[in-house]
Amino acid sequence: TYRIEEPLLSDTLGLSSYRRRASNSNKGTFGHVLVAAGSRSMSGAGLLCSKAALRAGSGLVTWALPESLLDGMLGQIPEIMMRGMADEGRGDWGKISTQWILELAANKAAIVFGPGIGRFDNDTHWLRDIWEHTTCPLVLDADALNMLGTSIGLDALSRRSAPVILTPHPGEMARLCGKSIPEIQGDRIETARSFAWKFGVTLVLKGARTVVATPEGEIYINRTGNAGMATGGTGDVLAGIIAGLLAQGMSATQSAALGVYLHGSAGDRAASSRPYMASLIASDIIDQL
Ligand code: NPW
Ligand code: AMP
Ligand code: MG
Repeated sequence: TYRIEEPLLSDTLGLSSYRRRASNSNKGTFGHVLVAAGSRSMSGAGLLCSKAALRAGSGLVTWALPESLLDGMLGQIPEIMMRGMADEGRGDWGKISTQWILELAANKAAIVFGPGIGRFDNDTHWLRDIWEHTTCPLVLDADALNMLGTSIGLDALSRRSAPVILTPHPGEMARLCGKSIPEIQGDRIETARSFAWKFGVTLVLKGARTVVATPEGEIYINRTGNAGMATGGTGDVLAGIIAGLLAQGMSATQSAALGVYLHGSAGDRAASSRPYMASLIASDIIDQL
């Protein structure tokens, strides 16, 4: 099934119910997202991801980051809770115990892992521990995708009972599949469809006309978004939006497809609010959500 119509998107994916909130709801109604993201040279990825999860409507967001970055980040987003993880002053994830994340994951409605964590020695146990010891929906982006094959292995993906959403750009997808970027781009729909079907995940193949593929073999092609979004940090924003929707109880398909759609629509508003789309930056997308 190839679905591209906006009315279909809103009807099928619950855009109308997303717009409404019960008048007696509270922040606990809308779920708590754990963002595990950011390192010394890429703390912004964690900031953008966390803020996007909140703007997507998640009731609460906790951002787990290397402890030595905490002082610099405090106050950047007052609405977000931050938990510094003891890192021996390094600012990366290399010496952090996975126990931190496992404790923080206990009461969370969704986890997003990967934006801006970089590559570090012995990184594979991170994903394995999160995989084995958490039970909520999981969004894997950026560096988490790069460690997938060497940690849990692609064949393990289908064995998780809670939903898994992978959000690769074509470069990350090429690494996941062991193919070249032109090969991926040459057949985006079939690449996404066959991966999602084979490994039982929801796959978001990013880029112009992002393709969302479900484990059941359905395909959604997004029409929103623009080339102004080809700028650093926009993918980190998308990962946060999708986790924010998951936390509110949407299905993996709804969260991925609606998240991609809203991310692109906000990007279109951001681009049209400036004379040239070239000046769009990732924060503008969050502001337009
Ligand atoms: P090229 O250059 O066109 O040949 P990487 P990354 C390709 C963090 N960030 N269509 C591209 O190919 C992220 O979260 C932090 C085609 C290139 O080969 C990650 O943790 C920021 N090709 C980390 O940086 C802001 C495409 O992919 C390769 C494509 C590294 O992530 C920035 C680059 O991919 C960033 O988000 C497309 N549409 N898109 C922060 N402020 O903290 C990408 N490629 O090597 O995985 O690097 O995506 O920058
Ligand atoms: P990342 O490369 O992880 O930062 O993700 C980039 C984000 O921007 C993805 O959501 C892409 O779909 C989006 N994006 C990048 N380039 C374009 C484009 N030319 N048209 C529409 N969306 C784009
Ligand atoms: Mg990215």
